[in-house]
Amino acid sequence: VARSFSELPGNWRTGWLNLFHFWQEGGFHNVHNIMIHKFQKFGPIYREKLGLYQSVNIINPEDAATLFKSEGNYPERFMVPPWMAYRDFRNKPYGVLLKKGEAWRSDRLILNKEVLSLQVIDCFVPLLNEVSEDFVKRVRVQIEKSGRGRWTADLTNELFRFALESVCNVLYGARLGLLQDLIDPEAQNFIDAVTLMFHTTSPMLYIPPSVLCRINSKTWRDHVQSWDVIFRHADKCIQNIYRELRLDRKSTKEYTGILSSLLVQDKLPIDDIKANMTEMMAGGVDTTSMTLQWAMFELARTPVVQEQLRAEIFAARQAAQGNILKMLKAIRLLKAVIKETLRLHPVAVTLQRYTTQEIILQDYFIPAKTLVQVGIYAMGRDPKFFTKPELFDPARWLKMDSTYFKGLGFGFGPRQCLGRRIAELEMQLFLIHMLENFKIETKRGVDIGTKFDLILIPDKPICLTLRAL
Ligand code: HEM
Ligand code: 2DC
Repeated sequence: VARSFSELPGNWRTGWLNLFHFWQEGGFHNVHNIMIHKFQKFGPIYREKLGLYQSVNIINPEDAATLFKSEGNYPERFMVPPWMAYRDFRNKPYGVLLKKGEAWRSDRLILNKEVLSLQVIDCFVPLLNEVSEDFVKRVRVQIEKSGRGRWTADLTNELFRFALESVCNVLYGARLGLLQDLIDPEAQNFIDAVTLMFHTTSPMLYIPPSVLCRINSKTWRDHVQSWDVIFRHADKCIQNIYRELRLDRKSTKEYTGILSSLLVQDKLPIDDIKANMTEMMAGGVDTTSMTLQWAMFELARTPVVQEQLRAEIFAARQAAQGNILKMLKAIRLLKAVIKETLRLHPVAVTLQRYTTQEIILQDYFIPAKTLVQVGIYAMGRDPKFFTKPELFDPARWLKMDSTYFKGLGFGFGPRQCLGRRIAELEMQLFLIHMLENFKIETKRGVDIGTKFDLILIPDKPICLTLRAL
């Protein structure tokens, strides 16, 4: 018979002391390494308490499977307290990110049809493809300016602009012009606000929402201001499309983006449409851009893989005779490159679910309503699950005996990432065009670590060189 919940290893009896130690160890930017350390110390399952929040942490793919198989129809993850506090404070509606129960499920089913289903994703390809092509043009201009056949830079902000331009083209069916030299300052403010919003979330992660507004700290004020900018700018974008749609009402057969589809369908109330458009706009900037930055960095450090990938892309282009939809079906290694990038550099340090019933993990009883976290960052770097985990070896995904519950970068099941298909296509198309046009290089021996800023990001700027092929 399994052991009891109170027998779980871990220092879970002293919540406030833990929070203090955590803070002392610079834990707010180091959550991912602290987790690896705890799995080493306690084994594949441990219980912990930070402030008021208790959780059970697991690392084993089989245990992740047990957790997700019992998640039911209304899966719930950890609700980021400052994000809830902001919406309650300003009286803003929740989108799927923060909704629960039937309210979450009905919105999510409507959104899935327009954002995730196989029927619509083909419509995204031309919209995302043109943005990637424009990014290549922009790089070419920079290379010409340099007069040396190459461009060396920290691409962070360039990629933020690319990512926002991409996601907005599928959301609104309209270009924002972010790949030109001079861009709308409000768009840049939006980009900066999203980064600041993530950055100010991590120090407030373990403080309950009700306490947050009262303390009125600098972090909280910056957080509120960032969300204010995010909501205001998203609202402006939505209004623009809304007005256009009512003005010309030309029902051409052409696909005009997710917002138009949602408005024409008329199944979601306008406030819910707005809340979800705002979440998707904000969710579409730092996630894909950081992943692409990591992918280019890893490809630059492993030129052999870069050449193999380029060869696959050229072959796919030839075989598909330029038909991009066909091409996307013949790029197995590229898909593996993205999986491998997310293994080493996941956006989310953990996936979490509240258990809906009692389950058994590693032979311990876990009661219903317990927050269980799957440490996907730790899993991705553990030699028990990936041989030579430190190697960037995308082909491992094509060779492994089983990838069962190992590729979890976008989460799992009905609550997985809503933007997954957009993100995947956007990143695939970006890498296709970049590899067809440039060689990606980086200085040897520069080690880049990881920083937890709510999402995981590089701990210092990554400098890349793009050389015209
Ligand atoms: C949720 C990862 C890009 C919007 C999530 C989750 C993960 C994730 C791990 C939690 C899933 C779970 O609990 O099972 C990523 C990664 C991305 C990415 C790795 C890119 C590399 C995007 C984009 C958008 C987006 C581009 C917007 C279009 C969302 C939303 C949720 C979510 C709205 C909450 C869904 C819900 O609760 O129903 N994402 N994401 N993400 N993501 Fe993403
Ligand atoms: C952060 O302990 C660490 O995709 C916490 O696009 C647990 C946790 C809960 C939810 C996770 C979050 C972590 C990281 C960022 C995620 C978020 C769910 C969605 C969000 C993974 C792991 C993200 C980046 C969304 C953000 C959309 C938002 C800007 C409107």
